[in-house]
Amino acid sequence: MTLSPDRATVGPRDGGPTATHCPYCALQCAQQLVRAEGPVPVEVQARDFPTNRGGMCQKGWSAAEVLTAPDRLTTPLVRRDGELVPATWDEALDLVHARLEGIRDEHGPEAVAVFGGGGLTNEKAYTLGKLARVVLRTPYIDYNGRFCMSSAAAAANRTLGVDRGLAFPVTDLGGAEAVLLVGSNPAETMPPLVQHLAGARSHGGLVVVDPRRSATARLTEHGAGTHLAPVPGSDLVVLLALTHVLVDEALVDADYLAERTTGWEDVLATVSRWWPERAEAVCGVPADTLRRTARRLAAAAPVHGGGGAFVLTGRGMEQSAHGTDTVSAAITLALALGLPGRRGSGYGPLTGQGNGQGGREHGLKSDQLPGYRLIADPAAREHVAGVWGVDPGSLPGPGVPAVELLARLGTEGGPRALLVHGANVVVSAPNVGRVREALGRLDLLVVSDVVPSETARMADVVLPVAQWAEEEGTMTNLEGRVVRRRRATDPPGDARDELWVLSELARRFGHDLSADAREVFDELARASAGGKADYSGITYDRLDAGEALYWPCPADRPAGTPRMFEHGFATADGRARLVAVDHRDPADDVTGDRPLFLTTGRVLHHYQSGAQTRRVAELVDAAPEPFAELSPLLADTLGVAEGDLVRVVSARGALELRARVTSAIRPDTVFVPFHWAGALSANLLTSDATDPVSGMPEFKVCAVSVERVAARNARPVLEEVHA
Ligand SMILES: Nc1nc2c(c(=O)[nH]1)N[C@H]1C(S)=C(S)[C@@H](COP(=O)(O)OP(=O)(O)OC[C@H]3O[C@@H](n4cnc5c(=O)[nH]c(N)nc54)[C@H](O)[C@@H]3O)O[C@H]1N2
Ligand SMILES: Nc1nc2c(c(=O)[nH]1)N[C@H]1C(S)=C(S)[C@@H](COP(=O)(O)OP(=O)(O)OC[C@H]3O[C@@H](n4cnc5c(=O)[nH]c(N)nc54)[C@H](O)[C@@H]3O)O[C@H]1N2
Ligand code: SF4
Ligand SMILES: [Mo]
Repeated sequence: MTLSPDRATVGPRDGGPTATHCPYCALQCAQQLVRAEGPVPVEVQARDFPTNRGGMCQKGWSAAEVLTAPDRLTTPLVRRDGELVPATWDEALDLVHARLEGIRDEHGPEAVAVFGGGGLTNEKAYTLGKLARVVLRTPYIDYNGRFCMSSAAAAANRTLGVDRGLAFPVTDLGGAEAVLLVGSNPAETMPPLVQHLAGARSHGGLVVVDPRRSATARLTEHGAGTHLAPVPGSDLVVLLALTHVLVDEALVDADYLAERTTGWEDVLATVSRWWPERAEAVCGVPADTLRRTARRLAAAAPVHGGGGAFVLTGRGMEQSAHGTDTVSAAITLALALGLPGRRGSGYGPLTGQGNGQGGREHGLKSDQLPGYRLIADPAAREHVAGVWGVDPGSLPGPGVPAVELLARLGTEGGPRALLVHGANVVVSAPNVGRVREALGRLDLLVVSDVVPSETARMADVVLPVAQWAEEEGTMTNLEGRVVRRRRATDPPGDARDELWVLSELARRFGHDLSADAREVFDELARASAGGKADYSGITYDRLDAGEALYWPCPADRPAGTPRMFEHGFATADGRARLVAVDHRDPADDVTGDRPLFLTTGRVLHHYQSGAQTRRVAELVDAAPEPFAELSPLLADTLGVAEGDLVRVVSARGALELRARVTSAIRPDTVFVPFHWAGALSANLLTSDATDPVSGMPEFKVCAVSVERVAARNARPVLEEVHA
């Protein structure tokens, strides 16, 4: 590890290291890439940076392996007689253009849809959004960030007036005496972040809410904090009960609520109904634990002279059909404690994908234009159309969220062609059986990827693109800081920079989109000017000089905004708008036939659909196949022993996997990670019920039954069957 700032370094041409960031999650750990002799062109080294402080997880360390994956896509592929066969770029792009033109002529622009990904750089996300709105003129664009951040975003927007992930630098966590983590497992999903929890742990103030005793929950052991293990899908009750105790014991920050919020009276009505004993009956967390936890959080709050507290949320509570309301309850708790906007305290979601944040800020979400503007807002349309040099009236209106978009594919009046950039929907979307059928109904599926993902294998045309270490761009990390991705090596074979691919496609439609990352960024900055996510004061030169720039960073306030809300919230009157919310049962609740809760999530060694990490030998060795976590009590009831093959059945599908018997899970709950494909995809089981506000699917809870299929040694390896 070297102590280098985020400056552009000498660069690969001179043989020096290239300063960049990890290809995977939103922590965006700083790396430097050094030219290597041997099959893998670069060696990854960790670099010091405030978020990771020289740390990385194994995915980051091994990221360079994906550059030379044995089946890396190195040439365009076109389906002929049922087989994907190599083609030239002209053949592939001419074909895509001709087919899209034909479909549009026959069915109109709404017959074409675009699906993006939160791993795309800001420049690519912006260009893909512009391609959809200006070139294809379709309202149908959304992205896999809908599966990830949408409930946290919706709740933050409605209460705080803006959604930036964390409203403060991650390093602020270090000084806190208490950190409440609801449904987040950073010890496996952002390991270097754990070092910022040391302060809270030393004060005994780390509180982890998770139905499993996750690696993060174990950090509360030995007096470092408390683990609350609620019934899946019941977090709203936990949060209302914690707030109830604050009210009941006069621990709220009354001055803060009076000066900085509206709506407290409405909230009180529901909060008062969830006294701890009633909450316990629903969420299973003992009333005493709820009381102690609320007092612990209050003691750390500034109003009681504490050293600071944070409320942080993760997918565990957000990926629910009432996720927006649950996040609202978390924000209410944070506001009742007087945390947001106070130095050393705060609220925020830990975001997910490398650029899940930037993806929606620059136009991948169905209802948003660059700068986090709403596409339905006439002033926003006029501004962005001005930058794009088009008539505002020519821009499409809002589309539909991802789950609905996928469901409409190939239906009467729905899209007949789909372009996918940076998502593996046949693994990661909820209820994938239905998604596979939907893709099968299309007239044309075009997938841009770096490897033959399960979605790419279904495509009519596959476009091989450069990845991470082979491209220039920017990413926006979990704290709203813009960081540079820099090119250290060339893409293999005929794989091309994705901006070039988008630009070449647009050219065939008679449009000029830049393929130069710096030029695209400058245009993006102008398009964002005056919007919520204002990047107009940010330039490559400033980032390359090592400046730490957090949005909003307007040209006239070029220092940017590391900490938001210090002087007010981003609402019309500067006050947070509290929203009264109440508990609802999950959409697919347990029954006599399906008496167990299934919850899904991540393991340390794999990333998302596994398209990248299932191609890295050391990660596959560490985590070769999925499993079903069951408690010893449940295993005993079902006659299941460690390693036995079990069948997990939901209303949508069934999955056979190996049982992992562990006391680290509630007896009424089964956990399955979702990183595997085909017959091993957890999403064969999950429900595609969505949150009415955010469109977030309910990945974290559905009803299942479990039965024993065979003994431990019956099948040595579980096989994925590719879709
Ligand atoms: N190793 C690894 N790291 C990653 C990723 C990855 O795929 N692999 N993906 C990145 C992305 S895109 C994201 S979004 C983040 C996600 O990061 P996290 O939110 O930390 O990840 P998850 O494992 O989905 O869920 C977190 C925890 O929620 C718990 N949980 C399940 N149901 C409930 C519930 O009803 N209530 C509560 N309170 N908890 C529940 C699970 O047991 C799990 O431990 O990770 C990022 N980092
Ligand atoms: N059951 C269950 N399902 C879930 C979740 C859960 O907790 N449980 N979590 C959800 C969440 S939070 C998320 S974020 C989604 C993730 O959903 P996915 O879309 O599956 O995410 P990835 O596996 O990262 O897929 C990205 C794809 O893009 C490719 N790729 C990587 N970089 C680039 C690039 O620069 N350009 C292009 N064109 N392609 C690239 C990768 O090879 C991969 O095939 O999954 C969701 N699905
Ligand atoms: S924590 Fe996230 S950003 Fe850091 S090395 Fe791991 S995957 Fe990469
Ligand atoms: Mo995510």
